[in-house]
Amino acid sequence: MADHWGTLFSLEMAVGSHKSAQALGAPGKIKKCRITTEVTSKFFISPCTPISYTAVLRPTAVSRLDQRGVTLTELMVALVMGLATVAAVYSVHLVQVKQRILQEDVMAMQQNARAAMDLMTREIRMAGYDPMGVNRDGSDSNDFSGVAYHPTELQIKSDLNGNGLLTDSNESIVFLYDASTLTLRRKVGRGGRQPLAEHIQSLALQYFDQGGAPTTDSTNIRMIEVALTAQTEHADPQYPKNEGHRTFTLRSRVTPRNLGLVR
Ligand SMILES: [Ca+2]
Ligand SMILES: [Ca+2]
Repeated sequence: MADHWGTLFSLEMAVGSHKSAQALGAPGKIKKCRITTEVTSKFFISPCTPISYTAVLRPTAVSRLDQRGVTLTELMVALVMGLATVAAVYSVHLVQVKQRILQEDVMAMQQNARAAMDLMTREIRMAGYDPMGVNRDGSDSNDFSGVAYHPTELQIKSDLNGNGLLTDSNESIVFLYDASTLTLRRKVGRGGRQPLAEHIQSLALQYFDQGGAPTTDSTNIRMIEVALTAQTEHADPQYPKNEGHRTFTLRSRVTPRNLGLVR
């Protein structure tokens, strides 16, 4: 194969085409050939004996534009616009991520408070349950208060399995708030103070008598109001109150049916 490097040709068709091409100024007798194979900027031409040439395409309007390039100013403007677009998109993305985290945090806080309150109210409703009537049997030794007054702890007793004793499972319960760990705890019988709900800000208790007046006398308690305030686990720097923690308060009033029957 004879190579004629440096010989310039004008081809009247696009690179890669297989139509006839007019080779101008070609050496020898080659005038009209067909491009069969493209090898970078060189072409094998047939039906002649395969010869490789350096080809130069006749410039078109598009190719002239392509060759003009861009100025430094245009490049800088495009770069700045591109960066501005990326910054805007990233900023929107960040806002969306923060909102999603906040929503999840708030939902978790509400579910946390509701779950704790559900359990508390369910167990308060059973307070004073005394199917054996030990509070009415004339003996004071086995009497018990369904709800015993305590300013910060909720103390509940009920004879759930009806055997006249309060030593069985879940029959003597105390709910109490641990401010040092922001935890609502639940103590059963002589067991430990197990965590019931975390990220709790406060537990407030109020006791009312038959007439709806506040009372501190355990024997007169007929209704209990529980206010439970939970807070978000993560602080939001943009939230100005409570050191960035949003709060959620649940308030529930429960009138245990058995309290009126105790004595
Ligand atoms: Ca008794
Ligand atoms: Ca029992």
